[in-house]
Amino acid sequence: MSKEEKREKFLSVFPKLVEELKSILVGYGMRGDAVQWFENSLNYNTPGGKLNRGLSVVDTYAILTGKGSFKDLSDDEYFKLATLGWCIELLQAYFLVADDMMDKSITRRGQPCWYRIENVGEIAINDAFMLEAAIYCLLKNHFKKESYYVDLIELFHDVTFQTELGQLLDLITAPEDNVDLSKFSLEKHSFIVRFKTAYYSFYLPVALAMYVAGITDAKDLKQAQDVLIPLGEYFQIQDDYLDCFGKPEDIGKIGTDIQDNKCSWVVNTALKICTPEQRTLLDENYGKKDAESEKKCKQLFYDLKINDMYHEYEEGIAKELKEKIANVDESRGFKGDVLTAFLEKVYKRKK
Ligand code: GPP
Ligand code: MG
Ligand code: MG
Ligand code: MG
Repeated sequence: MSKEEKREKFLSVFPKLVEELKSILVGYGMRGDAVQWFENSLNYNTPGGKLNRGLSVVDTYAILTGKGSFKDLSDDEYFKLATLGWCIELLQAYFLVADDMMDKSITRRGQPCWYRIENVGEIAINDAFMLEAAIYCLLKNHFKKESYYVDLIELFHDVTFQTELGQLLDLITAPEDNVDLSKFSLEKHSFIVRFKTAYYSFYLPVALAMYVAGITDAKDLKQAQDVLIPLGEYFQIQDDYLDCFGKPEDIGKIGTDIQDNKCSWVVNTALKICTPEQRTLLDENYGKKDAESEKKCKQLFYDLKINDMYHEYEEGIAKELKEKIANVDESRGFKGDVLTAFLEKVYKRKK
C-alpha cells in the first residue's frame, strides 16, 4: 500500500469516531448547538496534520506482528489500531490548541489557530480539555475488555504529565518580561524537549502498539525508549530549526520562537559561537515583540551559518541512531525495524 493510500485509509476511520463521540453527547441529552460545537472542534483540530504519530501506531503493530503492510491486518484489527492512532492525534490536538494560545501563534497547519477563530477565543481552553477527554471515551468504548486496558490508560496519563512538565519548563525558561540569555544552554534545551515532545510523539505510538501486540517485557520497552527519546529530541530540534528557517507554506505555521524568547536549539547554538558584539545584538533584540528585532536576530543566525551547523548535527545524530538501532536485541520479539521506520519518517524533513 502506498503512503497516500495508508493515509486515506487512516483518515476514513476518523468520521466514524466523530459520530461515536457525538453519540455520547446525545446520550447525555446535550443540546444540538453543543454537539455541533464539539464536532466542529474535533474536525478543525484533529485531522489536518502530517498524522505521523497516528499512522505509526498501525505501522509499528504491522512490523511487530510480521504483517508487513496494512492490508494483512483484519478489518477489526485495523480499526482498533487506527483508533489508538487517532487517540494520539487527539492528544496532539489537545496540546496544540493550548500551545498556540500560550505561544500566541497565528497559524497552524495552514489555517488560523483555533483560538483565533471568531466566537471561539478562550472557549478554546475548554475545547482543548474536551479533545483530551475524547481519548478516554474511545479507549473505554474499544478496549475496556482487553487485559492491557489499564496499561493503555496509564501510558496516556504518564505521557500527558511528562509533556505538561516539558511545557512548564519551556514556558518558565522563556519569561516574557525578562530576557536573560545567560540562563539558556543546550543541556537545558535537551531536557525540555525530551519532555515536551519526545515522550508523546515517539515513545507513545510505539509503546501503544507494543501493548496490543503483547510485546511488553520491561527490557523491550526500555530498548524502544532508549532510541525514541533521542529521536524525539532530534525531531524537536528540527521543529526549532524550521521555526526560524522553514517557509510558512511548508510548515503550515508562522514561527514565533524569537519573539517568544524561547530556549530553542537555534539560539543556543548561536550563543555557543557568537562574538561579544553579536552577543550584545542578541541581548538587545531576542525576545522582543517586534518584527524589526526579530529580523536582526534572524540575520545574525544566517551570518553565523546556523544552517550548516544544523546539517552537521543532523548527519551526526542520524548516524548515532542507526548504530543504536543495529544493536537492538530482538530475542523477545521487539524489532529494530520499528525504529528504522521512525528514523526514515523524520530524517531531513522539511515540514
Ligand atoms: C512543541 O512545542 C510541544 C508541544 C506542542 C507540547 C505542548 C504541550 C502542552 C501541555 C500544551 P512548540 O511550541 O515548539 O510547537 P509548535 O512549533 O508546533 O508550536
Ligand atoms: Mg510551545
Ligand atoms: Mg508553539
Ligand atoms: Mg516550535
